[in-house]
Amino acid sequence: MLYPKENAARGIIDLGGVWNFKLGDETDPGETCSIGKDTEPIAVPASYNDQKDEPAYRNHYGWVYYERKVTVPSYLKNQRLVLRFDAATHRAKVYIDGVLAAEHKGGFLPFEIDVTGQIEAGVTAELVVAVDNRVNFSTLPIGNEGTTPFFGSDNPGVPSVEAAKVWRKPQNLPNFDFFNYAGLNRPVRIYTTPQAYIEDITLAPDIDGSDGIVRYAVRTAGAPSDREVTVRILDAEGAEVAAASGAEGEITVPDAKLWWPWPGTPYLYTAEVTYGEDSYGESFGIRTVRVEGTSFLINGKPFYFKGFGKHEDSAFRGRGLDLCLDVKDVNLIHWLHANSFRTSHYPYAEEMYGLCDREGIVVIDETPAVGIGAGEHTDPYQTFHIREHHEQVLRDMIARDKNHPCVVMWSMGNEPDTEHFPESAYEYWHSLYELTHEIDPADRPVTFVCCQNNYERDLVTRTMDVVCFNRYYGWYNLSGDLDAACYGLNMELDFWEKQGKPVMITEYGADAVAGIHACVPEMFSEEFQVEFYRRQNAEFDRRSFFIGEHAWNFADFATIQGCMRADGNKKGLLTRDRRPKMAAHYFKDRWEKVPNFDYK
Ligand code: E8X
Repeated sequence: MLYPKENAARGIIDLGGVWNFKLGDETDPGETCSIGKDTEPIAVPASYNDQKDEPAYRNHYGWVYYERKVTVPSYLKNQRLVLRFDAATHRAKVYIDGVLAAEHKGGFLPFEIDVTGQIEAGVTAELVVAVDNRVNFSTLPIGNEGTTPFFGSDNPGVPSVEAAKVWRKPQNLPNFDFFNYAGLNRPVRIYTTPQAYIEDITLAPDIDGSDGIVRYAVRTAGAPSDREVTVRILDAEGAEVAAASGAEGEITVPDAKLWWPWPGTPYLYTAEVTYGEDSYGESFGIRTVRVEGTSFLINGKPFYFKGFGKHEDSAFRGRGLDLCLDVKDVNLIHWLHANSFRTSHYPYAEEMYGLCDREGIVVIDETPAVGIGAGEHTDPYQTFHIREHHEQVLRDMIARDKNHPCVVMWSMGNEPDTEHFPESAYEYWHSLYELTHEIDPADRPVTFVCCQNNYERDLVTRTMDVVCFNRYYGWYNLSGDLDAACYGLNMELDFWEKQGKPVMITEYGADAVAGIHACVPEMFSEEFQVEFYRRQNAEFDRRSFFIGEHAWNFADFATIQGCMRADGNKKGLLTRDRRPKMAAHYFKDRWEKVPNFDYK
């Protein structure tokens, strides 16, 4: 799916701004919808939860309604008009002049509606978007149904939903550790194309000696055109370095400049595609990614991941797109001498991948499949109705992100239950693993992230291309005892060594409340957070198969209320407003000395 771009053939009408807003309830808005007069102002794009300090906003449960008028200029009357939502979290119903035009499930990937003829150029239309924030056993991320929330819960499996409905007012019970921010979190636009248009472009790069080999495919649609597809490859200065015609083929780029992670040069080319009156320039990089033995190779060299899990999370906007914060975060990633992050726990806004392409930051791209577990008595793979939606999310994520050189691996999900029903888990995840390899035209490595579990009972993690595990020895277990923590960690590393796979830790960390200090490091102090990492990194450094360290988390972030959350999750290396804790300085110093390649 192409990101909206303006050029000689295409235009954009940005629908961001202050819309009219109204809170709804659980009642489905149905086939027709209008929201009447008594509305309130709301900013788009942004989550609605923190835009007004009221429990009804913060803890809303069910539908909300956004409304604005839309007028497409008359001079666009011969163009194709497409209404695109970059994300509506978690489910949307779109109404044009009161009539249902489309609906979409999933809160972190784009969807679009061809509104040519439904919205007439020169005529003002009413746009209403109903957005549902509920999470449950059939959404990704997963919400508990009728039981206690994630942390501190004694969650007796899946209690009767009826009983819970009697004694508890309906509310979201996220089975995940981030605040359930919702709404029109990313841009809403109308973009225009000619009637005969380029629907999608796929670019799969390879390297042959000093040349780049780019396999390409261009999907066209709409009115017929007698002019065939042309593809020109432009270098960073805009000069043509190669060209081809036809809807698909292979283009050789002589003496190609490769895409390298920062501080190497992340060189970007543009594939300038034309078809009929349409044209589109798709940025891409020439680089290869491959797992070989226990190494993760980028351009044939063994890469070491230095970075973190992040969140899209900030004050006021919630999970809403904040380009200023994204630019600041990318600069902080450079400041830390980090080279990568995981999009925990959902695909991020497209703008962030574009930034990472140009800044040479490596990305593990993750779906919103988090919270797949319901305790030791309930097989989530038999109880949750998510498989079809999970597959659609994988398809949509890869369709959106497939051309980004920064994306080097797909994570199918985070911390599912893989120990209580190991065979059921294997059946679920292995079929998705095979599908993901099949969908990705560049066939990148595929993984998922396993939780602090019984790794000997877990049959899935060891079958991934890269073993990605989250561990909190010394925090959630063996709390405060870093000697015992290192002992337990080494027991587990001995196990993984036998699997013959590259292994990286995708989460480890300790809550540290900025400003709490202790000469003798104790939990929640900044000194303990540093000591936690210093001790465990020393153990990782002794293991040749160990290919990466992602701290949890880049920055403090908002979560649901819980007895272990003091104003959110404090495991950030930085505070929520991006001030460095001691651990940030520790990693900055460490990572400046750890090279991107050949570290082990
Ligand atoms: C944590 C992290 C959470 O923020 C992240 O979204 C997923 C969690 C640790 C799970 N992983 O709690 O800070 C470890 C559970 C062990 C019982």
